[in-house]
Amino acid sequence: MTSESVKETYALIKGMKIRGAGRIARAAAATLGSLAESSKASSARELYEELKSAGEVLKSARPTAVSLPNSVNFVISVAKRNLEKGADLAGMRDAISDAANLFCRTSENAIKTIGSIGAKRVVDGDNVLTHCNSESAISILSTAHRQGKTFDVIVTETRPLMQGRMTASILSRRGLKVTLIPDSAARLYMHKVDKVVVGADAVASNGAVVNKIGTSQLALIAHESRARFYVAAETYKLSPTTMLGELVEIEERSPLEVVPSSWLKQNKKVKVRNPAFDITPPEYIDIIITERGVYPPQGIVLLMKELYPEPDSITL
Ligand code: RI2
Repeated sequence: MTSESVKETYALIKGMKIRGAGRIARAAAATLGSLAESSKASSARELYEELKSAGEVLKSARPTAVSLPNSVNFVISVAKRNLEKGADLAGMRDAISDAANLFCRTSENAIKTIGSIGAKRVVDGDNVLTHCNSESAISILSTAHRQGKTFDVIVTETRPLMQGRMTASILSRRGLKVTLIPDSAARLYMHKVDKVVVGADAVASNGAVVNKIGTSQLALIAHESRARFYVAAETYKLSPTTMLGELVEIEERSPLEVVPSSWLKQNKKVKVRNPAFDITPPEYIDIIITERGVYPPQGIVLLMKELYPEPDSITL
C-alpha cells in the first residue's frame, strides 16, 4: 500500500506544485527518507520492498527530468547494499535516511558550485538571456552579481506556465537588472545577447540537452546571432540509460495549460498540444557547466562513463 506522504509528493510533483528538475529530485529523496523513518515494516527486507514500490510511484510522477529516477535509484541502491550486507531494520532506516539527506545536501552544494564555476563566464557589460526557471542558471547569475559584475538579464516568459516570471522576480529581488520578454520576442532581442544560460532536465550521452520547451529555438537563434549557449546541469541530470541507446521521453502535459476549457469546447476540432520539453542538439551548445567542471557537450560522455562505469548494470 502506498503511504500518504508518497501519494502527496507524487501529486505535488505531477501537478508541478513542486517543480524544477533539482527540486523534484530532492523532494523524492526526502520522501523516501521520511518513509524509512516512519514505516511500519517489521523487517529490513519488508522496508526495502516498501521503499522500492514507493520509488516506482515517485518516478512515474514526471517522465522527462532524469534527476527524479537518479535520486530515487541512488537512495534505493544504498538500501540494497545495506540489505545485502545483512543490516537490521534499524540499520536500514538509518542508512536510507542518511542517503536521502546526502542526496539533498549534494544537490544543494552542486548548485552553489555551478554558480561559482559559471559566474566566471559572466563579464561586465554582458547581456545574458535565460529561459524558464532553473536553480542552477539562477545560481550562476546571482553569484556573478554578488561578485560585483554589472550585466543585464533578459528572461523569456516561458509559456504556457510562465515560469520565466518566477526567475525575473527572484533575480530582480536580488538586485539584478532584469527585462522580461515574451518567448516570441527572443529573436528580436538576440542580436544584443552575449550569452544564453539555461538549466537542464536531462543530458544525453551525445551531449544533447533536454530542457523546457522553447530552449532549442533559443539555441538556434543564439547560434545564428553568435551568442554563446551555456547549459547549467548538476551531474544527476546526466541520463545514464542514453549510454545504452535509450531515448529521453518528452512529457506531454494537458492542453488546459495552453487554452481554457471554454475555448476547447468552442473549438472542438482543434487539436491542442502541450509538449513540456524539447531537445537541443550538441552542435548548438558551447559548454555544459556541472559541479565537476565545464564540459563541451561532445565530452560529457566521459563524465558519464566515470559516474556509471558499468552501463550494462543500469536498470532500464
Ligand atoms: P533546475 C524545469 O522543468 C525547467 O525545464 C528547468 O530549466 C529545469 O527544470 C531545470 O531546473 P519544470 O519542472 O533543476 O519546470 O536547474 O518542467 O532548477
